[in-house]
Amino acid sequence: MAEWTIDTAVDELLRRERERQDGGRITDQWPALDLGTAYRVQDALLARKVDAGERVVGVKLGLTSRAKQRRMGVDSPLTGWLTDAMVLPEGAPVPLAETIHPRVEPEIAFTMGERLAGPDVTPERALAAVASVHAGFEVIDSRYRDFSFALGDVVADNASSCRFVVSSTAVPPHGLDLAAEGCRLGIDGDPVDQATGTAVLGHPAAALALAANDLARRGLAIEAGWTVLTGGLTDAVLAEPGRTITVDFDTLGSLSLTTAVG
Ligand code: 0L1
Ligand code: MG
Repeated sequence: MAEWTIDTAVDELLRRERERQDGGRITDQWPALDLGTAYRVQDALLARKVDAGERVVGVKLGLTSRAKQRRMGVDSPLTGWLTDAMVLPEGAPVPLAETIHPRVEPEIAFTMGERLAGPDVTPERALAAVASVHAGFEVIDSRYRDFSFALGDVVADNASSCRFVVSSTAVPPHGLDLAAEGCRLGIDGDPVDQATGTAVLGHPAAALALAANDLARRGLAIEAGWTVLTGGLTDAVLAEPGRTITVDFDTLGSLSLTTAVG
């Protein structure tokens, strides 16, 4: 790339997504891609998708667990956009033919009952704006080789967003202890990992508050009716062909996701 700008970064990330081709870190060639600039790339990328007919349906938190931050070499949580094109209906397989190197992670998802606008949103206020809580899976994919990126790269790449599933079982938030909510992840019937809601910044409502306060710095808010993916509870597992990935929550129910062979 002769010269990196917001527009050329968006062009390149959309090209990699369209052609299912990963590539090197943009920050290696454009060290000025700091956090503020990266969110401008992310918002410009979303604007291109909206121009092409996609609709914003929510936001996602990424890198909300310290373990995952350490592993990815990035030391802060981040946010990204969810659009209707990323929705996987319950029971639909991961569309491997449309992805590069997808991974799957279980998440606690919120459906918002009210608009939530920062700044100064507390976890308590955030949870009061939630209509229902759901078991979810996020399918992440990275437009960078081997998921290797710096913070600016991954923010520009819409936080590795790809697809997501939210269970139709809607649980009212009142009376739930989401920090203690446990989940068990399995592949083809074998247990592979487990976690509780504390993995997400101590409490999923803390992640929701963080998203609202982060968006407020960009003059944006979380809208009523949106889905919020609060962050991976366990490590993401590879969506290799022919797998059935399941998650069983204590009170939010179960969800399973298959990956088509081929
Ligand atoms: O794992 C990654 O690609 C980091 C980006 C955020 C993914 C997530 O936690 O949802
Ligand atoms: Mg995630």
